[in-house]
Amino acid sequence: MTAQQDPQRLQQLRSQLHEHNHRYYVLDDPSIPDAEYDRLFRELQQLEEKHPEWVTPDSPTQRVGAAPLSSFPEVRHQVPMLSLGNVFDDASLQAFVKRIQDSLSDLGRAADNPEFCCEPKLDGLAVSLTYEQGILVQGVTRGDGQSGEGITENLKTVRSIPLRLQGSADSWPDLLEVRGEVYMPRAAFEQMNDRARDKDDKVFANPRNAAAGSLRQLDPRVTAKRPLEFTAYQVARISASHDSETHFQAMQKLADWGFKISSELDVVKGYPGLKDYCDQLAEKRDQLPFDIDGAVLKLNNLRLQAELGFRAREPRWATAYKYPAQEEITRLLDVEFQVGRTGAVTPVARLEPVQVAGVTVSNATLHNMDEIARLDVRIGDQVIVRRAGDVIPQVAKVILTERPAEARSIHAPTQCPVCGSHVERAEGEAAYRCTGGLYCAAQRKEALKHFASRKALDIEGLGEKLIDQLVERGQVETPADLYGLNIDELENFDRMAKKSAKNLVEALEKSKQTTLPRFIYALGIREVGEATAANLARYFGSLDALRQASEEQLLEVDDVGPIVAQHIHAFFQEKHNNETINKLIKPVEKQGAGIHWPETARRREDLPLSGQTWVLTGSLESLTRDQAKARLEALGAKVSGSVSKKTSQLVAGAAAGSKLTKAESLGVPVMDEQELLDLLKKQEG
Ligand code: 5U1
Repeated sequence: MTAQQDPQRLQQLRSQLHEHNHRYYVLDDPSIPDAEYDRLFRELQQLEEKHPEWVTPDSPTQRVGAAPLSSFPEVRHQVPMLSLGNVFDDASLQAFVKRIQDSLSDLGRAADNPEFCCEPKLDGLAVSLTYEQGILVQGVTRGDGQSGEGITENLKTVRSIPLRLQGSADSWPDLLEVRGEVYMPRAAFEQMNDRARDKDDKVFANPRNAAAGSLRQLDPRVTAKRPLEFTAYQVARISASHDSETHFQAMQKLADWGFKISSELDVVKGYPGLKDYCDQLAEKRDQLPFDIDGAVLKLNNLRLQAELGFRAREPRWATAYKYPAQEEITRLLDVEFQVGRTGAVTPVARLEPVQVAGVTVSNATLHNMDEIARLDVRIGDQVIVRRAGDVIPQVAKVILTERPAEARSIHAPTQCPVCGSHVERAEGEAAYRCTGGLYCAAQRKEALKHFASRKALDIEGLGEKLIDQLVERGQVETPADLYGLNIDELENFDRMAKKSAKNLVEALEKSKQTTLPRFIYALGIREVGEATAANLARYFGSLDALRQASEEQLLEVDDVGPIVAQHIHAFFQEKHNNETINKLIKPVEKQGAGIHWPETARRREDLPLSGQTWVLTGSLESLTRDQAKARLEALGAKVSGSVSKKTSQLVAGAAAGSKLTKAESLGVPVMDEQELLDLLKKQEG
């Protein structure tokens, strides 16, 4: 592009990016893929780097966050940011409407059935945005209502705040001051907290605190990373020629200029309309993607609003109908540990029952032991519980100042509360887990489904529904019990005709002849998938060798890292699992299930390299010396550190030195890395 074309392209890119930004963040209706947006954005960034003098504060590139500040300037509000009166029940709502009707009558205005514009009261932070000639020039917090903090650079990073108004410049007012709420949608809040927990970063108690904390950052680049949104709810100042007749119309204008306005905005009449609106919004509250603490009800006609005016710093023409709080204080009575389907042992708070947002809460999640440590919570503490949307109630905070002397610390169990098996915590994992995967009642259904699945023992006809019934009726506790089922018993189950019962018994019989990799996979050891099971079978050759393996030996196997080694070792250490395995592999005549497989790694002397002594020298590229050693040993070779005339084979990697010279002088056969790999591949099958 020539330098002459640059200005046009710059303007074009800015317009396109403003439009796409609006579609994505305000309308929730993107029209191009993210990658295309990123491409346009990069192109604009490059042009601006080439011509820094062309960068303007409203450029879409200016959202990434400006340089940190040392403090926020105090800014006086031209129009005070007042608070709202509250009503908590229908009687006071009725009284609010009556007061308005009386005032309207006193003013000689029509007072029957006044029109109200209603919307949700978002639980975030009120801010005020000033636009001059369509460009955002200032953003201020509410503060004490008379003056707040200038947080313009932080607010510019909020994608749903237009940096310049949408539409053609001749539709813009010279001056516009818009007020609204900055908030964090619930899902984004949960995700942000989950990530923070993983990284041991600061976790916020609720989306409101998260939004406040994010806006209060002196470094706008931090704010830019937080998933904040803005919804406009009031025009505080506007150039005279742009006046609207009603609040609703003013909101539509804001939408045309690119602001997000509430999707729940509605105009209703009189007390019956308001009551309906508040009831319906309360019903919807849990499904909304953000926290609300009530409904805001405003007399729709702006001239009448002005005539009614204010009383004690609150508008006479508006109020907030408050819903029950989403956070309440209660006491932590106990912590119990629940075992999930996959063995995760999760702490659950037992609480003194408390009403939260209209529901009695007596249990709340505590996530894991790290969360307990982070909250510094003890049994007996007063805690703040939060219930919002469909999310399980959570312990959001502990009131440390109220801690009773007898408060007790919480410890993770060492034994599974369901089956008594040992509980382990793999390095680097937050969750504690029951190791009795094959035996534990909490994991029973999952274990059986996995055991019967196609890549495991492939028991045709043993589907999820039947497993559920078998477990629920107490007929099957471990996979070994499956092999005791007979046709008569099976016939009693739903949708089980004699024929299908017979087929299932046959399928069970057939599954007894399997392979070692399948059997290892079927055990459902954590993080042991098909490939790892095959590697384990190949390396150890027999189930017994695998059962006895130490963590160090397990680490020698391809694909097995410290965590997997720990899981495998813990699994075979658990007595209950071994009892089940023994029942599975014991011959039928000894009352076992009789599962068997061809002995692949037979006796050691039958292994392909048995009796041979190998030496490795030089550096190998595609595997470590230890891996090569382990694989050769699995094939029966003895791997020695020095060359002698008894050496069967020398493997010489790059920069091999004296061992290679010695082998050559002794006539010991030498192969390179590629030949070793070929041999391993061939022999390991
Ligand atoms: N949605 C909404 N929230 N809210 C808060 N509208 C609204 N209006 C307010 C406030 C304080 O005040 C105006 C009525 C002035």
